[in-house]
Amino acid sequence: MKRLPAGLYAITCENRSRGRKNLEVVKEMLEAGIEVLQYREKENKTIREKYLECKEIAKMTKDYGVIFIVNDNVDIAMAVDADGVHIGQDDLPVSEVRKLVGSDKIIGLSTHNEKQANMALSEDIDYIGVGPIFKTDTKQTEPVGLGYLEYVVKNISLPFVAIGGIKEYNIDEVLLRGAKTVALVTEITESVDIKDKIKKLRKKLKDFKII
Ligand code: TZP
Ligand code: MG
Repeated sequence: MKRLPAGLYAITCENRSRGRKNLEVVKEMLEAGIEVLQYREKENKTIREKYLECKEIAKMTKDYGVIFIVNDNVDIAMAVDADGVHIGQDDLPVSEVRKLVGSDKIIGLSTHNEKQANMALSEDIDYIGVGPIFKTDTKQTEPVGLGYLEYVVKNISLPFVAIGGIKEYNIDEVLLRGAKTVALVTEITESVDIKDKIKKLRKKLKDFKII
């Protein structure tokens, strides 16, 4: 049974990657050192295109010993033998996803408020997403703020990943409050120098003795 590791949780977003392809971006991320990679592609790609990318990414992440999570598509996650899948509140119920993926796969569930976090306690999941903490234009959800993160740290006994609007300049805010796994999309994918950005983010996590 794999667990959510502490550290950097990087997420793909091809149309926010300065014209670079997902595979190119993922290679940079892996070479720079991340703990988790999530394939998230909301653009107009066919299932076949997503599958082919994920197939390649699954090989790459295995080589680097990085956990690979597929967003939304349980079928693709299974087809490429990813480590897990990340689902949202409007996706299939967790119990159904668990039946499909089996007990060895990681299931992550997005949560945006205290009620959802408490409901998650009785679900067969491995971690929750907590966010969007800050304002973000990567997802159409209003920010929940640091208050919700504080609530989760204090009251919810589940591994979690802080997400949403997290940048090099504000990551301290979430680390100070106890986040151990931090997810970033555009701060990494939109960087001119992805490796340098990851190096700087890793330094922050090291300063907080998280990695
Ligand atoms: N879930 C909550 S916020 C978010 C997701 C997928 C997007 C975060 O993107 P960014 O660019 O790190 O703000
Ligand atoms: Mg989703």
